Amino acid sequence: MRSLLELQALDRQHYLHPFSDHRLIAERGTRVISRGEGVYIYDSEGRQILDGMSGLWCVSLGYGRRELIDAARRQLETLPYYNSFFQCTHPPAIELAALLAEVAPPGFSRVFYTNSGSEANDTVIRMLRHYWDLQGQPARKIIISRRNAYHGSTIGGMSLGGMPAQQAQGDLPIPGIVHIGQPYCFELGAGLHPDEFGLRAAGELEQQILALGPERVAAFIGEPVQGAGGVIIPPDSYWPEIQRICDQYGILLVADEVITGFGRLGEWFGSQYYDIEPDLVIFAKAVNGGYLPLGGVLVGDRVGDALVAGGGEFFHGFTQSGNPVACAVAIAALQVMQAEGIVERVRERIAPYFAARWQTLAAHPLVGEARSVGLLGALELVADQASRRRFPAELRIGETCRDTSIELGLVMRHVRDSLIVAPPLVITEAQVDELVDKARRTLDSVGSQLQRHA
Ligand code: PXG
Repeated sequence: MRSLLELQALDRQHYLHPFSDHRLIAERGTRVISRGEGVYIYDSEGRQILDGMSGLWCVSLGYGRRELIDAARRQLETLPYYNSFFQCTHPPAIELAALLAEVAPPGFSRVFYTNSGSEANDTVIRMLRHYWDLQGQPARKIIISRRNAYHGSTIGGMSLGGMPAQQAQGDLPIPGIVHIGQPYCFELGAGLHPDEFGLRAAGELEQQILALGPERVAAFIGEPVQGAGGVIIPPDSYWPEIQRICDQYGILLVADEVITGFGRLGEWFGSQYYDIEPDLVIFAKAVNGGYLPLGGVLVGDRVGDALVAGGGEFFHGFTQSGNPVACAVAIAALQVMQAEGIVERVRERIAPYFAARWQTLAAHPLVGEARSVGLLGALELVADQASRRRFPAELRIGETCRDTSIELGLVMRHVRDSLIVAPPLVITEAQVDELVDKARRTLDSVGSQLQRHA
């Protein structure tokens, strides 16, 4: 076994990390995570850390699940790889497709596999264009998305996303993608009732469609709850109005459920939580507990039937589309969820408990808002609760809190000046208490550092 210092040196020399400032990472060094068990990860020095982010929003069943590990081993021994090109197929891809159709909302009979959420978003761009061509409406090319959305890091995914600094780096978005505002009530809805703000935010879709001409618009895409953008929970009025507008103009609705899929909101899919009926659902991450790369698009029958009836080859797919081992682990993960009633447990027991405990942080002087839905939580950090004044940017308060929380044994993620959590769905009440307690100690610790420097 190499020592920690050796590992860190090799990491610095050879490994370009994703979404990282490579110079900064070389200067500051890295934390080596070497093991996981249940809801905890362990660093190379054996320190136990509560994983409040489920890895990266994906390890929903925790680490070390025997059923998932055994499924992978069995499939590796039986058939580690085969493709689904050229009229071939294999049992795990078929079984999983049928199981996904069973857990998906009604009207989703088919799936297209990818290896990631980004690839699934690119697949959607290609599938939408193909669909509208088949419908004899090739002018319907434009996809409307939202500012501060995250849809992945490929050229297509990043173009659909709405993060200006990230897009500027690659001359993105590509043509044909237009962004409207987001339903971020805390930041943008001051003085308005949340429902009024929600209707206004959704109304931007209608304005944009009319400005572009409905006959040019292919689809609207959104995350039921924006995840990487900072756990932006839309007001109740938002999604019904978006649905109404899409229906009125015949525009397809795409739900990117890479984060909200598979129980995160206490329903199998976030679309069900918000009572919306998308045409396409993008998934990845928790489909197999995050153990292996797998993503895809659940294809609603309006699009699926048209693709089949229209015929002609859809020139799209990946060597690893429907990899048998990734699919076998997904089957095991979904079966565990069904057998243990994980979705119901989140809805009825653990999400309400988490919401109540998380809400206790709202009284902390550093917190302008504590919000949660299902097992997603966010804290807005403010210098002054009454006026919601933010801290000076140079204090990097979000990052400071994140670093402090890891020191205290809890992984939280920061987005700008907010802190977010998305713990494994199998977290217990006692572990929720531990999470909230460590979050509070983080705020206390950073608060007293601020006072010392004031
Ligand atoms: N859509 C959504 C809604 C996502 O959250 C993707 C697509 C892309 O999936 P892949 O599998 O290609 O990464 C995501 C991914 C963060 C963070 O820092 C979030 C994601 C990925 C990496 C970091 O919160 N979400």
